[in-house]
Amino acid sequence: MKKRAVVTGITGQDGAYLAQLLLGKGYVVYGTYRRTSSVNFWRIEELGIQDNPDLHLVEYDLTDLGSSLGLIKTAEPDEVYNLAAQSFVGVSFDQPTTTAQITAIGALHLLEAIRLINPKIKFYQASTSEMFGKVQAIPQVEDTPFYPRSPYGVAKLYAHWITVNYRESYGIFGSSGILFNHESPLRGREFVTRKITDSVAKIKLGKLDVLELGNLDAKRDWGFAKEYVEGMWLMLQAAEPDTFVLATNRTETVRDFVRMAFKGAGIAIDFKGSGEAESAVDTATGKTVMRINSKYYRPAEVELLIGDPARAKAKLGWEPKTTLEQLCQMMVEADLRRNAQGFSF
Ligand code: NDP
Ligand code: GDR
Repeated sequence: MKKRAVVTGITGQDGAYLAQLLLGKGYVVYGTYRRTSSVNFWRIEELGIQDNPDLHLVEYDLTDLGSSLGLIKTAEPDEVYNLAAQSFVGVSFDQPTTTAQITAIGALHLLEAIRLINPKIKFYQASTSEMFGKVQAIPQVEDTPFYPRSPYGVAKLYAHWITVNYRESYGIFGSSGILFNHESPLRGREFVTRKITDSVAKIKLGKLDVLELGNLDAKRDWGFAKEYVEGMWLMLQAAEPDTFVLATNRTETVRDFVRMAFKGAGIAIDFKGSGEAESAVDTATGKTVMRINSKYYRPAEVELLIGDPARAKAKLGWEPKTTLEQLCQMMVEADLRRNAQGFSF
């Protein structure tokens, strides 16, 4: 009998990579997408898994309890990976209620469906380093106190604790992965790394003059998404449910990533000025290729994230392999290729 898995949010970065991984391991996968006027499956198409006979695409909305009950009844899964969320921190300040309904209460809907229909189903919750927010220790580990700094971080904290609570109250195998930022060529263009690599590609090809960004001083621990979804799977294969940090234990500023991406496209830049007057010029042409636009600043910022994945290494045998330089180069090359072909999602 093939194992069966539900992956909520298959239209997102992690959902696509995880579905690919599970199909490769012989699972039957129920991947969920939302009804919209124009559903976009570009990621699963880019991975070439859209026509796999073991992949079932199911219309689903996390905010609807009935939809969660229906999903669990129909799919009869062994494992549920809850990756769906309103996942953009910036938007969560403008849409805090929607963010809470999707990102916090949505996880509860799935746990309730599991509790009511089959409490033996294993559950993975996509928790986040944003829960550490205004960090209380360096590096951050599973037991570092949380201090979220955005409506998104607060909503994720609820989902994290309700997972722990259902584990302790009902014996549900619920594991929570506290994942630090992970990126890839499939990353959404609103997130800073992909925004940078896509814009750098457009600048290189003469399709854009200037990249506009917000806070360049923010430091992030960036890893490769394809490796992080393996960690999710490993968490549900462990003997006991638990909470695990997945991270690289290296942190760099957004400014560093900008420099790396331009270099990856063969453009040397110099930064000048500071604060909102900071910019970067192409040293070969003298043209300004990056400037600050204050609209990209957030009402509250997470200044520094760096995680220690020692528990995941010891208990799951998981560790990151791809360096930030390799990851950035992979993203720049994918965006150069897409933009040269005249499209970019
Ligand atoms: P994406 O934003 O790429 O994907 C989010 C997915 O959630 C999309 O498929 C989206 O569908 C779906 N979704 C949003 N709202 C709903 C809803 N109401 N009902 C059903 N589905 C919905 O995120 P990532 O793939 O990057 O991240 C996956 C998960 O991991 C998220 O929960 C995120 O918060 C979390 N996370 C991500 C990290 C990262 O660095 N990438 C780090 C730590 C945690 P649609 O396409 O229709 O919008
Ligand atoms: P983050 O990722 O908020 O860490 O959340 P994002 O890439 O959006 O921001 C990273 C940092 O870059 C700064 N920044 C900008 N960010 C964006 N998006 N656009 C800009 O123009 C810009 N300029 C500077 C931000 O202020 C921030 O400090 C991601 C998401 O995937 C979450 O779902 C996930 O939980 C966390 O990572 C871990």
